[in-house]
Amino acid sequence: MTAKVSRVEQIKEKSKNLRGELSAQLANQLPYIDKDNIQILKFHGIYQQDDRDVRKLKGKEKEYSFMVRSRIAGGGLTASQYLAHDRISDTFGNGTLRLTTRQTIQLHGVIKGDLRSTLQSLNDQMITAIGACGDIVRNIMCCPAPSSDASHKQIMEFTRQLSDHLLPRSRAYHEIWIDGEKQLSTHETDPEHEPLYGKNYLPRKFKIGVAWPWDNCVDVFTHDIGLIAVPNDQGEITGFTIVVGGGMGMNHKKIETFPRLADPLAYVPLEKANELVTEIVAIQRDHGDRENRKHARFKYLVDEWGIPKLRAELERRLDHALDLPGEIGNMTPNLHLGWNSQADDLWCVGLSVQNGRIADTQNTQLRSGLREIIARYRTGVRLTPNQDIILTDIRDSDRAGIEKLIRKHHIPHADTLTSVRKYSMACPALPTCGLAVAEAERVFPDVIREFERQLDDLGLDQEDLSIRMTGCPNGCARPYVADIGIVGHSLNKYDIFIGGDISGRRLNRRYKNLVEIDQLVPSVLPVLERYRDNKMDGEKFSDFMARSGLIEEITESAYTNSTKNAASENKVEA
Ligand code: SRM
Ligand code: SF4
Repeated sequence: MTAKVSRVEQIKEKSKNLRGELSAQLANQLPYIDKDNIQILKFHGIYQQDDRDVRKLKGKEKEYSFMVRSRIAGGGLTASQYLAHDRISDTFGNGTLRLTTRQTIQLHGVIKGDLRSTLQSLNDQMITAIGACGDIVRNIMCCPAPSSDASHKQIMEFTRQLSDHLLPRSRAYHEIWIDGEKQLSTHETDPEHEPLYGKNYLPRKFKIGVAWPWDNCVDVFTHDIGLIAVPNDQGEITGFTIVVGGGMGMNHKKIETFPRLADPLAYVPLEKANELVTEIVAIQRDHGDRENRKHARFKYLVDEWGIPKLRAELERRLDHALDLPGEIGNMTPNLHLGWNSQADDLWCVGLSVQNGRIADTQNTQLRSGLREIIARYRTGVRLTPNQDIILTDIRDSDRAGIEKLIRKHHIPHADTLTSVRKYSMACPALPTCGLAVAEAERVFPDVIREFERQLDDLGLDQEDLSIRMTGCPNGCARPYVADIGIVGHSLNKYDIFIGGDISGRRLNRRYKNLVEIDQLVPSVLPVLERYRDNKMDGEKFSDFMARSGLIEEITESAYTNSTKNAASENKVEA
């Protein structure tokens, strides 16, 4: 390792496969973990946070607590696993559950002294947090549509196996949190072999999503690797179209950072998918930037190498030629809301969760309601990439009882919500996220209400429009593929991005800079009016924006540093 590598690289290298000094840090009486060890803590699915609301009240003093993120491949949970999260959020957390944009659950507000008990309680239900954060392959997403049909089971099973395969081999998590086994002595530097990750793990986080060719609910082009299933005539998955180099994060001031959509790389038969994915991860391990973390995501490597060079390197490593990717057809994102048949006489019901926050409020007892339904009917649970929840495996005879409980707890059904509300997403931002420069989750309900009013006035209330809001440009709610992305720039000021494509195939572009929060909707109004006045019959907002040329007219050309947006050199020629 050269002397120029980033500090985090040095911390990882010395960590003895993710152990660091975590046990000693947990044993001391301080309410926090020191700054080197919080880097290692992330690999264990835990972020140290500081509630900025409380800090404001207390002056400079930080109010430490921890966020614990479970790893839930494809967002699939049993009733017991869901109920355990619910219980733990009361016992050790802040009494809410936060469904994430990557189909996981976050518990917020856990104090240091309760971390072990939290992870042990999750472990009792076979839930781990290892690799939910950190420079490693994160939770693998998958279309959550529950179905008893074989291909749906196949895609979920594939996702779970891939997720397990890409877990670190280190026993650190079990030693530190679960078994409390004797720690390795300090001179043991390579306790177990990590065949994929090595001692330094990856240069940066790495994300994978699995989609159906007709449903882009996982935003498959925003991942480092996206796998789009290729089914045969019988509906069985025979392989995947692999797309690579997606990612959302950018920095307002650093023009060398940009969001990027993944490019088609290859077709891979099902039985070889694991091997190909592993080798792509290995290329990022070997060639990703370990000096500059702002340039360390795989998307920058793909952007700089181009697809032909990446394919050549993969073919060299695998020692065989890769098949060309097939055409990628139209993919519409399905939110999986409402009652749907699962086949085998079973039903599922998808419920919209505003910004993924499961809590009881004055109007809606979402948390109590879900707890009662899941406990009584032992439904399965699937978390969606849109921060929503699906209750699965419901017998026909249980539907009426579940409906009654949904009504009793005032949980709104999807068909009572506007389209814009259903498609909306916001990240947690303040007060817990240390990177937030503006509010998101907490102000978003008002912003959406205002959009609803305006769309109603314009007669556009039935339109499928995705609006996503984040408290900084890191892109946690994937705002750069939304029709309208609202991205925190500084306190109460946002940049507005317009012209993404609801199917996830086009990035939006910056429309306005530093807009005050109360000017967000008025700023977008002229664009909505032009849409209303000039759209063709049945034309979606995103299609209109592309066809009419309005995007070019009203936005600055964003993300110009990405070669992908400037040239077509990443296309694989047949
Ligand atoms: Fe994220 C960092 C929350 C999905 C891009 N993200 C963070 C942290 C951990 C802040 C930090 O580093 O201190 C946030 C914790 C806030 C809190 O209080 O909970 C955070 N990210 C989230 C979640 C909870 C947002 C949500 O509304 O659900 C999502 C958790 C997903 C999960 O279960 O694993 C979440 N983050 C995403 C996504 C969307 C996705 O993966 O599909 C992205 C954009 C895609 C991508 O990675 O390119 C995303 N998060 C980031 C980045 C920018 C990465 C980059 O390439 O520049 C950061 C900052 C960083 O890594 O330095 C970040
Ligand atoms: Fe925090 Fe920014 Fe992610 Fe929002 S987008 S959770 S503010 S890092």
